[in-house]
Amino acid sequence: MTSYVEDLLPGTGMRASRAWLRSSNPKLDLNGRWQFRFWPEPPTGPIADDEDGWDELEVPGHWVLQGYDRPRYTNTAFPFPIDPPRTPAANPTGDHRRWFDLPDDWPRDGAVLRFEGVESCFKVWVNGVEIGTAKGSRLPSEFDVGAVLRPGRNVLAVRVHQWSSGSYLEDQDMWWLPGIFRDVTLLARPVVEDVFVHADYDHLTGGGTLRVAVEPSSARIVVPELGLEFAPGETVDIPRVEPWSAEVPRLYDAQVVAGGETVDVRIGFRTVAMADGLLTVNGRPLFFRGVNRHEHDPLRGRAVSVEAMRQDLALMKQHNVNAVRTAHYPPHPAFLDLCDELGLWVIDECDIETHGFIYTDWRGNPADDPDWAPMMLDRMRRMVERDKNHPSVIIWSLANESDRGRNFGTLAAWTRERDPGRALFYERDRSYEFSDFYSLMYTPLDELERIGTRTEEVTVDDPALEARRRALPFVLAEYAHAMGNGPGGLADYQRVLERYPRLQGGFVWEWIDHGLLLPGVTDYVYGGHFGERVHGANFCIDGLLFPDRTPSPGLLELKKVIEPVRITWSDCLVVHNLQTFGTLDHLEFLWVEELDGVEVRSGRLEVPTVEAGVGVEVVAPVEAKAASVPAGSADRLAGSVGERWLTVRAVLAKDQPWAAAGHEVAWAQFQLVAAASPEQSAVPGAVVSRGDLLEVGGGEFDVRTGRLRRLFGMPVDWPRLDLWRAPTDNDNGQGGKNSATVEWRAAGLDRLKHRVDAVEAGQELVVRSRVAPDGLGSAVAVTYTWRAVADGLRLTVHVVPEGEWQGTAITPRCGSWPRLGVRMAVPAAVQNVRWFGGGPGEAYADSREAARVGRYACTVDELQTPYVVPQENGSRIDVRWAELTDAEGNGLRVEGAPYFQLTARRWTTEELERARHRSDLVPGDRVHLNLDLAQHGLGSASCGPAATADHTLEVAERTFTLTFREFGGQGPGTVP
Ligand code: IPT
Repeated sequence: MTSYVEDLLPGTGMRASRAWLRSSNPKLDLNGRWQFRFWPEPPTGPIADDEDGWDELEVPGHWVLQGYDRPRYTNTAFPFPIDPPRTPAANPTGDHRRWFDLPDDWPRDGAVLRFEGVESCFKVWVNGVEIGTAKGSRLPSEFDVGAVLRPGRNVLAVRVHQWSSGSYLEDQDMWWLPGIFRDVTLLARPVVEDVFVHADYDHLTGGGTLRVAVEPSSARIVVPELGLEFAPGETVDIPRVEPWSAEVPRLYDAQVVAGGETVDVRIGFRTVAMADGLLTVNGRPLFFRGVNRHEHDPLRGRAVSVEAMRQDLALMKQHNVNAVRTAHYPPHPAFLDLCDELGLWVIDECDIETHGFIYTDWRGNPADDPDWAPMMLDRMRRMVERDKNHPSVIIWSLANESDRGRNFGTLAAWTRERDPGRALFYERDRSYEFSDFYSLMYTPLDELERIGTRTEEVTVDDPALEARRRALPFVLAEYAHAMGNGPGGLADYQRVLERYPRLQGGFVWEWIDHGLLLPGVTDYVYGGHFGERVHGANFCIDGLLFPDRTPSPGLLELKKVIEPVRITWSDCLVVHNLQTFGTLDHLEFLWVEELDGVEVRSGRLEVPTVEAGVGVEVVAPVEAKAASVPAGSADRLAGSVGERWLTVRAVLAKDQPWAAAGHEVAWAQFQLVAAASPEQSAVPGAVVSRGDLLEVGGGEFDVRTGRLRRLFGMPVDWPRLDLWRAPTDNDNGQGGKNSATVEWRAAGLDRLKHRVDAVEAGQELVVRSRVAPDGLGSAVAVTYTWRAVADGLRLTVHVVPEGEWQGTAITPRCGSWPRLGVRMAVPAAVQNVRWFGGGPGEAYADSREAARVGRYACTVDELQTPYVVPQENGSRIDVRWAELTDAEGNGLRVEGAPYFQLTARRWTTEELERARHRSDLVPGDRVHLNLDLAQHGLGSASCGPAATADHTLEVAERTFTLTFREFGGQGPGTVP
């Protein structure tokens, strides 16, 4: 194998790393259609100069997404034998070639060829002359090519190898996607080689200090808005300046001028410091409401467009996210420009992860082998040099998941020297020697509490290091694994994170599902699609966005939980500003009062200026906030019988670059008058027997089985007890660990059998049943009591667990059930749903902050959340009543006492459970309803803690009631 692929050099012939600069110099965009030739193994000899046998490929792009070979997804495993620095013989290689014309007016004094990112190793030729080689996939590389360029036509050839020694440093949990996946540009040789802006802000004086290092030092720096012109290296004091922050991203345009070249830079004044054990910016401790972001596009992989980057950032801002960790490599440089502009705190992470060495017990880990230090340092240097002028970047991260290693000492020492103006981060070295933060991933709440109070266990033997670590602030590098339906528990995390100053927030794992759309495949592809042996299955489908960037319910929940404005009402109505710097003057506060979900009055709240960190009392638009109202007395209190709610919303007062005026930032709801729950008296009249049927209150039952056959003339099936749900990724746990599904299956919940023991007809119909799995002694005794009520039929379900329902690892106190409710089928003609309750989206016990009480309407199909891997979804909580109707508006109304949880879908739970892709779900001839008293929480056990005790649905004796009424005229599918 060619030595440059396997040696430990970062590259050959590369120019020194420098900042990403916007220059007035001529440049040539070399993106577009390139010639391409694929080799399953690296060919010998240079790229051929023949004319025939070339295909075409889009650059930037990955050949595995354009019809050659295939993408591979692994979480931690290297998809080749671990034998560093050797690569497999089958090292897929792509020869890329393109012709370009040098413009006539191209300056004669040289040129630089720049690659923003090539995975994972390449060699470049210009006009047949070998120029150099490079590794470091998510990092730029530049080569001097002036000497070999000729006027007119030139040819550029690039051979890219998928695997290299560098791959051992690039074991991030993501698709392996070889290719020239970021821009290629030819630049006129720069006069301004490098710029390093140091722009500090003194929060005590309100002044700024500006120093700009430039190569060459003969350059001039101009900041027109501040009336400044000065020389490189000079320190300029500015008596008053507006600081940069993620909340108020104030940038000043500046130019660096030398020898006819002008470089535009944007300056943000801010000072990053570690003070009193906390990370501060401009004198104030920060709090991260963060996400981990991979670069992903379902069609283009990591060749993301600037539009997609902007969309990511706009979505983050719209969902109250204020920080991003660039997991786990430096992003496209344009992304950081946008972070400066739109306002986000950034942890910029180096392109280093050696996670796969867990399979050798970390034997041979490059991070701890000095031979690898140059290659690792090169990566750190290329990141820091490229990104050093972004005010948004406040923390450099040395790597992800690479265990402890001496080389991190080298990286940290160099970085501290080169850029003392930023903090350093590395999570996986338990001594935290090279980090300014203590950090963990997926930490359970009790441990987080201990960390908050600095009472956590000792993690380092060396007492000095341990004392240093204990004094550090804490950041959750990753938490709330957003795989499939979830994460649950965001609100619980937020409560703990906000309680202790040492906890400076966290970063949800992760931003977007990495599902890929491949030619000829209708569904999103994840690991295992190609029958490969080593893969990470759907562990990459764990984002807050679906692959097409549609927000998932998890993101809506996050938005609510991390809202930077909190509106509370205990004694009085208070607006709290949870931001660090800005006031709330950019918001306006609207209120609406609703009776049973219908607007009665609305208006605007007068809110004075609220400084950051402060809560201000405001005058409530309504008299009183009543607690709960005794049943039947609401009418006297409010002159009506309904529920009264006040909703207060904080919305943008004017357009922002990331959202239009009116965009909702925060909200709160207060119940003014609780619902009256009038005693529903049963109507007199016994169960009537007619042949094989028993009739009561509009229901027709099978005399033998007690099974409901028709309801108000509509053919239905059951309802009967249901304890099962199609397991979520979080139910399944990680690799069977922490798996509620395993425990539920062990308890036989997925194979319950129903036996009817008695059907007793009198004033009411009582059906006694025993529900139990084969092979076990545990059971649930269920009594269904049906009674006619005015205009309807009431069902009371009484559930008594019998036999052995043991505590389990996940629910030690007792067993748990995924759900407790009834399931029934109605005709497929049922297609519309209206309800009064929690909405508009799905909600679960530990993911329900985003659900607000109101009236909602949608179709049965719209009730579904299209998780990439189908699983339990779509449940609406706190439903007071729901109307399920056909196209004509006829159907069924179901009422809770007071609430139930509603799920309606065109397939059964079993079909949902079997499905591996969206397209596996095929509508059947029924709509299946689950009317639940409750469901078990979601948790985030797919990589983290399971649902907590508070959100556990315990095995216990329970009773719940539902009332069915005819809605509209005739029920759907009614047989006259
Ligand atoms: C953690 C990784 O850092 C991240 O890349 C991703 O794999 C995530 O887990 C799970 O999706 S590592 C894990 C051992 C906590």
